Amino acid sequence: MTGTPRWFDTLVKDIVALRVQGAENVAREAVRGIARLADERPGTDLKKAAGRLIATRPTEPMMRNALAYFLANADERGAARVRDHLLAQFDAGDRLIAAYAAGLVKDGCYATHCHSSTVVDAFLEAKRRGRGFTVRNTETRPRFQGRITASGLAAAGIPVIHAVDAAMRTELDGCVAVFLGADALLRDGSVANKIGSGLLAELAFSRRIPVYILASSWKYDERPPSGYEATLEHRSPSEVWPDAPKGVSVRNIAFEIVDARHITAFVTELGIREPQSTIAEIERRRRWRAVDGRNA
Ligand code: RUB
Repeated sequence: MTGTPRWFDTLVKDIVALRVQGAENVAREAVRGIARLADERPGTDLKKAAGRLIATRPTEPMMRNALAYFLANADERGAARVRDHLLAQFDAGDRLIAAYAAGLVKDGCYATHCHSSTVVDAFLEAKRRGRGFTVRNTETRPRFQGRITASGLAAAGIPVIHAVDAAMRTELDGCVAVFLGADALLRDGSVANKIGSGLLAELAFSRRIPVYILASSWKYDERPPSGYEATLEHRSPSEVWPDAPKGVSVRNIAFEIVDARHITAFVTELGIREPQSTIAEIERRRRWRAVDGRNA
């Protein structure tokens, strides 16, 4: 049989269309997909299939690192085993990040932007610990992923105020900290996250409000930050204005860089540490390069 099965093509389309969104969800689905392909279609060119997944969102290093790890280990250890190992690693990391971040949450108001499953998990854990906090959340134009955050928090009984992106400065009033997710942890200690994140962090920094980036260390991007920036995702202008009049050029950049100077700490499964020291630790470990899994 040639080509990839229909379900794989659907997965690729779902990632492009943001039906699967957020760095970690994308990485998890990519790992499940490649493992299923290896299992159902022995002899498939897995490297090529992984390349198709990576091309859906080239600025998602967690997916890239996880697929690289999978390809390096699947032959010897078996696809299902490597998949389960990776997913278990992610689960364990998520639990640690949620626990560390929940420890930072006191009674008060916290600002976030877009939808990071890692940030939502941290707030849910803080709620389980009985903290009486509230959240201010911005909607994230043009695709409104912030609504996923607001709905998830409200369903768990966490008071949340949802506002338009342009209200960021006003909504930050009275907040005690900013929690943001990340798509990529860059080598200079800056991070990439949904557009608007850099603005929120800069505003918070100017008011001495701490900014925490909650992210798995699997999001480390080994390219130089300038190389990452050069490939920032430009999405379809029609997401912003489907019938824009002639002469109007609509720009729709999905991510932006959060400057390391505006970040108080990274909260990863390695603990709560300053950006540069987290990056140094990740570079020391280089986990996705391990070919025998012992270092993962
Ligand atoms: C989502 C986004 C999230 C990060 C982290 O953007 O920027 O903050 O991906 O998410 P998009 P998580 O909706 O365009 O994918 O913590 O779930 O990995």
